[in-house]
Amino acid sequence: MSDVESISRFLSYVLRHDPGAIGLDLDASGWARVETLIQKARENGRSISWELVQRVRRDTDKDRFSIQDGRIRANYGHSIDVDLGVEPEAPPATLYHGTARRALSSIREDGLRPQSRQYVHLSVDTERAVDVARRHGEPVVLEIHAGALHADGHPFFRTAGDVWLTTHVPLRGIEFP
Ligand code: HQG
Repeated sequence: MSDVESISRFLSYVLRHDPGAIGLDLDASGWARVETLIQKARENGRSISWELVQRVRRDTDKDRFSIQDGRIRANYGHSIDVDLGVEPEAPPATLYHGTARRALSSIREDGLRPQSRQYVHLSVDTERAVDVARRHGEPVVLEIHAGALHADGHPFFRTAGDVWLTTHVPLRGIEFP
């Protein structure tokens, strides 16, 4: 694994799931000072630098993090309770969700649930959804009637990346293959 990939994973873990693992505090919106993060990481045996953090922003395929005014936060993927402070937005008519074939029977009963994360994550195209799905097993892509759900009052949030978030996708919003 490259340095950039390894730091990206480390930052994802700390900023999405467990800042306490290195004694870091996030504010209510999920931000941490980059200097503090670097210092806490070093105290925990992880040597990172501003330069590496910038390279993670620049050189990875996804917009996983925002850096602003000397602070950093994860754009999506949280399991800890953070208030991203983003307003709901009208999504594209169709979004996509990549999942594993073995999850289908449960999804057919209950729709899509956030599981361990704060939100259900949706992709803007099938290629990206297949990449998401492959992490879990045999990939299946579900078409999500995002526009229709939004018209029914379902909230959708666009992250800094091309990832959309929502709280739950009921069965009527899912087109199964
Ligand atoms: C499934 C990565 C059974 C759901 C990705 C998924 C994404 C159900 C799994 C981001 C279910 C949760 C998030 C139900 C949902 N019954 N299974 N009712 N409802 N599921 O990892 O969307 O590379 O928490 O289909 O690319 O896979 O880390 O969510 O398979 O953007 O930046 O439960 O994380 O981004 O899995 O991935 P996850 P996800 P990064």
